Amino acid sequence: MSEPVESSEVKSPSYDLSKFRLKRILTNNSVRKSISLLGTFPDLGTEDAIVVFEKNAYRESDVATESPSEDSESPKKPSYFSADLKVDTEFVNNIYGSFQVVPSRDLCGVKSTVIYPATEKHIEKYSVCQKYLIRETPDLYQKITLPYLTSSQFSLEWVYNILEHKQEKERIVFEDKDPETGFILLPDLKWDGRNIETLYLLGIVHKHDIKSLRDLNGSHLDLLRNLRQSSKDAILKRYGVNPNQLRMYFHYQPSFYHLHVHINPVRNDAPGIWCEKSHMLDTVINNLELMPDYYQRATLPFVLYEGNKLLDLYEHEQPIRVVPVLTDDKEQPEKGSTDAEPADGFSDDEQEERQCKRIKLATPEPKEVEATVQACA
Ligand code: M7G
Repeated sequence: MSEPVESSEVKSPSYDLSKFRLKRILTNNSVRKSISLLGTFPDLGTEDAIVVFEKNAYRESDVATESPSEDSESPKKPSYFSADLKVDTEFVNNIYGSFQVVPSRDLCGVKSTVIYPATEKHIEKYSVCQKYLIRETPDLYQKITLPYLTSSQFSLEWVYNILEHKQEKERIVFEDKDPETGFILLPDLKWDGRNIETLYLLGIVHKHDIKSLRDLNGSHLDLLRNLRQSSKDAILKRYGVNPNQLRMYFHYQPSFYHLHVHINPVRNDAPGIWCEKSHMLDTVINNLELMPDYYQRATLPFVLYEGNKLLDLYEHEQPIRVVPVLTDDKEQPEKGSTDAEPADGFSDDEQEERQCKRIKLATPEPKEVEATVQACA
């Protein structure tokens, strides 16, 4: 491992965020209150930039109210309920009131992530919409996924910068330097670093030859057990979070092919915790204890999204986007049939109309795609 060079750490970006110029909106998620934008920094050139804005979650301490008896000498913490709160009344009706409020500056922060210069692959990732499930057998992994990820994957430069203490050194929460079983624990890019409710840490292993879950075998059990126990201990010490309230998992497929574990509190629905993408660390350890080559033998499902070239490669192997036409009479009751409601729930529709809706659901028209892009993340 190279010696840390403290002075080389980049502390300020080359761009001025306020000079970002929008080309188009990639996603707008009203549930997560986040928006991903594609644009440029014209004063720096024509290279693409991605800017993600996400409204911060509420911190419980920010809604605390001061009791009149409290020491007026002690420094004031920012709170929504203070003279700084600007209130515009929308309407008051009987016992109900509706307002637009603007709290003090300290509470209005928006978490912003910038990727500059952004590659085509980043644009794909942030434009996610139509998704498909792939059942990856070990053969398909060797034949399709592995060659693809070897030739086309996101740069791991940021991971090596962390492991070599070149960047984010001050953010490290815990490090075990053992080259076989060691790792670095630090806040994920997605965490605002303020709110324990939304705590999100990453455990990045020092070992360089484990791309993903697929590569794990019985010889990695010591590493995985250490990752589990030492992370829990460090998080309890630093953040006071009960180890039994932590969710620890791997993504399959990950975006970055250097083994890392995601850690966040079970009571927070962190992005990317869906069952089709996440594999709990506890389950992974248990599978390897039962069968050391489990992940070399298992069929692993994963999600691919429209725009990802791997999807086209799988499409050559097996139909993925095309919806099979059902021919079984039971599945498509004839006009006037008294059959029970079909599984798709289009009970009152004519057969043709039903089929048409099925196709529409599976193959959105360009305009619909645009509309859905706005609605999903
Ligand atoms: P993943 O499972 O490979 O991909 O996780 P995902 O983005 O589909 O979840 C990689 C994790 O690394 C994500 O949770 C990212 O937010 C996080 N991450 C990505 N970058 C580029 C950085 C970074 O530069 N620093 C830190 N601390 N985290 C990052």
